[in-house]
Amino acid sequence: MRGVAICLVSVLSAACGRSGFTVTIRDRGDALTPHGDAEVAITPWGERAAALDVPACPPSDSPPLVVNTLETTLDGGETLADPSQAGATLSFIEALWISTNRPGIDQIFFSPEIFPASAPGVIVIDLDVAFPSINGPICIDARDRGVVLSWSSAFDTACQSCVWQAVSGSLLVGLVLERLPQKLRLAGSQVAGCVLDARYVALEPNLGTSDTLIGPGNAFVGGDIGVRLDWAGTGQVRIFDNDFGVTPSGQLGNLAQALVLFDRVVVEGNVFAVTLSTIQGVLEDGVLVEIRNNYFGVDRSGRHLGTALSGMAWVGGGNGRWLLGPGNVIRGASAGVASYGQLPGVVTITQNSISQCQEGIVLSSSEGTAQAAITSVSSSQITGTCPAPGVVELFSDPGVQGETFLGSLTCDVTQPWVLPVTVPSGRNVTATFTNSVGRTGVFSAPVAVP
Ligand SMILES: [Ca+2]
Repeated sequence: MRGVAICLVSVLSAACGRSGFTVTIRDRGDALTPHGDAEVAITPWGERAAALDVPACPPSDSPPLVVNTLETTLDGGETLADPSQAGATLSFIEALWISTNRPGIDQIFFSPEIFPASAPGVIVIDLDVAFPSINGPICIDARDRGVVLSWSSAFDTACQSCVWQAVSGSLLVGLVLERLPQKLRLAGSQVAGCVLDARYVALEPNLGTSDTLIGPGNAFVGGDIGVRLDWAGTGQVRIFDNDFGVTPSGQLGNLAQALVLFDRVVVEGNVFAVTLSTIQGVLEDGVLVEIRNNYFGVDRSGRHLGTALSGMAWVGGGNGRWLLGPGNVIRGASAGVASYGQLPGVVTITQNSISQCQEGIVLSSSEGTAQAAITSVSSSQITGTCPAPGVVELFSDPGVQGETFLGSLTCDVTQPWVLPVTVPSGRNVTATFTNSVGRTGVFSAPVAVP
């Protein structure tokens, strides 16, 4: 049951109108989503979306389409090309078809009377709704509105035609997508400030010729996978400033995996709290994935979220390169970074904050795992040796991992390295070693600061 229905029978509660709407993320009873049902509050989502740094809809040669009904009628049929043919009210479905059937980009907005941010309007999408196969750009803007697209529970299996596409130049912002039954395909488009409760995969960037931006401010709260990236196309793909498996207010959803990656992408500024594995993928030769300044198992204020089974985990067949760092904060995972990949892929782990995990770094391959050794720690410097030419990074930690990055040095096997640094007494110092190929090993044995 949706929270809005609860509110309708609780109209005497003044607070209900403000707390408004919740999405119920159903536990499917499998191993992927073990949290039980999760009630995720999303109001006032439209106001939050309006505060994000997201561009306005691109200009259009046609007047804006303003949806002013919760119905999903299609007056005028699938050739509908003008609002005058759509009857007394303009449904969301009619707006999509008009956009498809007339040239140029269209702007779709929502009436504030039907879709106030404080009490979102719910459009229930049932089996009789036909989505157009959209070939041109479209802007769907629900900022400062409350717009929930709720796919009927009648969709028990993934459906190829019950979600529209967002092709090059498109922008989607401020929508709540509940029980999304099929991945929303993005090509050279932006999705920002949306709530995504998917059954399987929420978003799939695919073959964009211009940049694809996922963020800022999306919350992926349910499903098997948040973003699956098969082909980046010729544009840049950025996944930034989103929340995976958790809302911005810290409510846990029920998302199994955040990212499954097969092509180049930059991932930064996101919060991850998922139930299975956070990031995985296989990278072809020459493909670089950059993952930096994210939060794993912890929110942006440092509060532990306590659910991430893995900080970062991936399978790394192929010859591609993972650059993990700088600036990722990883807490409370079974493994801060876990690589199950096969050589010759390269995993570089640099300048992160990994602490309070069951294990810090776990690597499946023995190559690249040679460790630097810390030979002495004083109040003013750390000295040690490297097993080969490369880079040593030093950390301090309350345990045996690397909470605080202290500094790095290039090093060689022939002579000791010395890092002048002051570390508080009682902390431990650890090191990682990255070889000349770029592979980073596990944390060295810790040495206590006297
Ligand atoms: Ca109509």
